[in-house]
Amino acid sequence: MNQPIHIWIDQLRSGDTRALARAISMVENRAPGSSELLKALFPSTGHARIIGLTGAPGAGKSTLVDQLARFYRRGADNENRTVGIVAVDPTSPYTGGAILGDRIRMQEHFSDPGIYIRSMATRGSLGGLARTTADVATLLDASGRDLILIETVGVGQDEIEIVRLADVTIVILVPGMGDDVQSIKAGIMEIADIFVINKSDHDGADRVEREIRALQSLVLRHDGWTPSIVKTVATEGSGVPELAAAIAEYEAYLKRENLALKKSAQNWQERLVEMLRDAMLEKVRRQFGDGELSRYAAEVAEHKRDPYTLIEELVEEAGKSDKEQIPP
Ligand SMILES: Nc1nc2c(ncn2[C@@H]2O[C@H](COP(=O)(O)OP(=O)(O)O)[C@@H](O)[C@H]2O)c(=O)[nH]1
Ligand SMILES: [Mg+2]
Repeated sequence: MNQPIHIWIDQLRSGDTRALARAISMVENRAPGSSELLKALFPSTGHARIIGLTGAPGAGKSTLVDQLARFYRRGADNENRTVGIVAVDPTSPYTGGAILGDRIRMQEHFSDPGIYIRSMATRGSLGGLARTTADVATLLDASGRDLILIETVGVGQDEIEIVRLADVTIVILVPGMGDDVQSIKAGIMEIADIFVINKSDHDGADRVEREIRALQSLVLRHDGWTPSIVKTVATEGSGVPELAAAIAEYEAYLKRENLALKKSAQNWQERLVEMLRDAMLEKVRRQFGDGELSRYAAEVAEHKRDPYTLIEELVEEAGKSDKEQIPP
């Protein structure tokens, strides 16, 4: 940081994309000062609405996110909302987490400063993908973006945690390709506020819809909402206004039923547990160091120590002292 942090923070708050990009890199790398930055910016957050989109690789998430962003930018409702996009795709074969398709589409948006796109560097990201994504969303929110679209591959625990950030979660399915609803993980099924059947230009969209409805009749959501199902052809943009309407409808429902804050608190509960786990682990690691841990590991392997007592002792020790021990 070669400029006072408050100047940087002011720039970021005013929507300056360079200040934003720099902050995102800092947070991604967990660089010194990044938690100070997040602390300073948190009071400026809470304005953005976060929409999570998840689905299998190739389902058309990026194409749909792109269309949705355009739709919001066109501002049929004259609200002229700004959009931030975070693309998280750990299965992407391209290095550095950048997705080729996203890069190409990114070019098109460069002329529109109202859309800011960031592909997450997932490889080698420290401290968990979900946490980093959450922090990046915080930065986008603080920079005044009205809408934040998070694209993530619906495969692992990390991704499920990422969608827990969202105010609205959209699960994208496609007809055929063995991507039947049955194969969708129960966890994903539970988190969907809206289902999109993309590639509805392909055969079998109606069948997917029937399958979702059949599953819905078995699962009762505790908030009483029945997720809507929207058919889209993302490549042509058809169904996108309907999707935006479904999003607005769900948000209106949350508001009407006074559920928005409750949902946010539930999300925060998950996030706090995760942050706590990270912080505790970091603390223990700092305290004992890898050298000490590998010594313990060798002792356990040789059956000189039992791991259960060891962990109890380490946890107790970590709780007791705050002093940092540098490993020999
Ligand atoms: N036929 C058809 N192809 C689509 C549709 N939406 C996306 N695609 C194509 O599917 C491929 C994967 O799309 P992409 O958005 O990169 O999927 P992602 O991996 O889920 O982000 C691309 O070649 C898209 O052009 C659609 O509605 N119909
Ligand atoms: Mg994609």
